[in-house]
This record gives sequence, C-alpha cells and structure tokens, in this order.
Amino acid sequence: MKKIKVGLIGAGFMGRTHSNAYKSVNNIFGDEVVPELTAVADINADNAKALAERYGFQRWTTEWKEIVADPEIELVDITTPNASHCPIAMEAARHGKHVYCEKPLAMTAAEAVEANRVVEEAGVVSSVGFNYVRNPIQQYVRELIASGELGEAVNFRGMYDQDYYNDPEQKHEWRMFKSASASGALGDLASHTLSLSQYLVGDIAEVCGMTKIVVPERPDPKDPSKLLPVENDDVVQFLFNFRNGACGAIFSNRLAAGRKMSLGYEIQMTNGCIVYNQENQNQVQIYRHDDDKRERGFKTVLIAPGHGEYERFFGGAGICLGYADQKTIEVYHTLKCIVENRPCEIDFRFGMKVMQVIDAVLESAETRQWVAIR
Ligand code: SOE
Repeated sequence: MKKIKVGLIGAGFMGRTHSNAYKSVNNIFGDEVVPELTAVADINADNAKALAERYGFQRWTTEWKEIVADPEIELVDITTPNASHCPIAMEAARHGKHVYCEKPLAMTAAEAVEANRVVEEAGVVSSVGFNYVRNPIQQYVRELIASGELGEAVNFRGMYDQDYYNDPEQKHEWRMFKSASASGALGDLASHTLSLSQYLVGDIAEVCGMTKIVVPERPDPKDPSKLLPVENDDVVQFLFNFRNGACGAIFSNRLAAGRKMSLGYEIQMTNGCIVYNQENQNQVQIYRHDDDKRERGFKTVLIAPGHGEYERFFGGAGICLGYADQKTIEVYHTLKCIVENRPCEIDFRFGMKVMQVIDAVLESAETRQWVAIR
C-alpha cells in the first residue's frame, strides 16, 4: 500500500468533486493507492477552511505557493479557473511534484506545449480532468472500435450542449471573460467532446470552424444594474479531418434550451454505428451491419462487467455509475500511475493536443479558413 500526500489548490465545485473522489477511491479500489489529504489552498480563506474540515485535509492556506513548495506533498491537484492551471502546474513540476489539473489544460496551445515540456522535463506524472473518458463504457467503445468488428471509423459527429446560461438574466461569470477563460463553450464544453473523439478515434489534423456570441452582455454579479461584456463563444461548431482519414464535426452551445448534460457522439463506421449521450451515461447504442437482415437495428448495451473498471463497483450489468464515480476512476488512475511511476493515458500531452485543436478552431473562426494542427 503506498500513501500519496495530496495538496489541492482550489476549494470550489471541482475542489469538492476531487475531494469526494479521494474519499471514495479506497472504498472502491481497496488500498492499492491511498491518498493522504495533506493541504488545501484557496484565495478565499473561508472556502479553504470549510473544505479542509469537511474532507479532513490536515491543514489549509490561502497561498498556493506553500502547497507547491511543501516538501511533504507528492501530488499537486489544480482545480482553479483556467488562467492559473499552467502557471501552478509548471511551478509544481519544477518542485518535483506530480500534477493533476482540471480541463481545459491551458489558456492557449502555446501555454499547453510549454507546460507539457516542463512536466516531461521534470519526469513527473501528469493527469488532466477529462472525466467523461473515464466512464467504463468508453473503454468498451474504444475496444470495440479497435477490434475492427465494425470496420473503420468514417465520421465522428459530437456535441456538448447545456442550457446553464439560457436565461439572459443569468449573471456574468468568470468563464465569460477571455482573461480568465480564453474561449467559452469551446474550452469549457467542447473540450470534453474533443477528449472523447481523441480517445476513441484519434488525433485531429485540420479544422474549419465558427463561433458566435448570442448574449453579448450580462448583469454584473456585484451590481446587477450594470452589464458586463460576454467576450467568448456561446456557440461553437467546427468540421475536422482526423489524421487517420476519418472526418467529423462537433457542435457546442451553452444556451441550448432543454439540454442539461447533452455530451454525446455518433460514430459512423464502415460496418456499423455507435451512439452515446452522457444524459444516459450507462448505456450505448450499437448497430452492426453484420446482423441478420431480418433483425438489423440499434441494440442498447447497458454498462456491464467487462467494461473498463465497472466490476470494481458492481458485479451485475446495469446497476449504473454516475459522474462522481467517473471522477473516482480518474483519481484511481492518477494515483496508480504515480505509484507505478508510469505515464497517465490522459496526461498533459493528451490535454495539449486538445488545446491545439481549440486554438486552431479559434484561428479558423477568425480567418474563415481551414487550419492545420501543426
Ligand atoms: C460547465 O457548466 C461544466 O461545469 C463544465 O465546466 C464541466 O467540465 C462539466 O463536467 C460540467 O459542466
């Protein structure tokens, strides 16, 4: 059993989600990896103190630099807003810490390339919070595609729609400032769809996209009588070609009335089709052209033993997992890679590739041209 001392930076919604995963990982995976919640930092002292008390961190601070320099801490976990992800990650790596960072990895592709270089140079393990890839059904889908049973991938059509910002009266948030978030729906939502396309089908070679701001101003949370500018995309859509010859399109809208968690894809293969949506995350629809002509149709496959780490949770099919379980699996993989001193599959290089596509989409939206991922 190897204990890993964890320093968490950011005590908001994702800090709580990660903390819950640390508290759950041993209940599910036994003592293969044992996180020790050592310290938590947040610029808001009340948040840091409350999270430390709620989840049992040994100490708390308002200074993230104390965490990255703490000789005891082995893993630095970053759940702050986007603009601080890479500066903190690089400082942690330079102190020899392993780093686990929420998505999107960076503000720009250049920043992601630099962060990945620093992390690889430091020889530390890195992990990025693309938790939807960690749904055991996605391991099954990737194995099914890799098996060739459905032929070759032809087209990946993906989306990630939410209606979280559907009300124009919804107040302004940090995600709507370029200085804090860079892109809008593209980096916040479509980055997850890109993580699935990259994980299931492969790397993207070129893109052609557009972005749109639907609600240009929103009430200032500090003074609703004032309006603040929305500086990044409410809607983004882009076409792309994979390096392996397949093609695709991704659509994302953060004002999509009625869509709460509509992250999904339809992967058209030469000999079949796979359809998934996160709002029904414990099932996937499979079509096999080889089925008997009298019976050809989509089959609903429920999450089951044999799908990734599902059996670590339940022995029977269809008992269902949730968002929190995906995060627990993500934490398990992060800690296991540290214990076994090997690269994590969803690491900074994986996150860097997603950022390179994001920057290319933004460039394409400006130039109205196809843009290659260099
Ligand atoms: C946006 O509303 C958001 O919180 C994303 O930032 C998360 O990455 C996603 O998992 C849920 O939706």
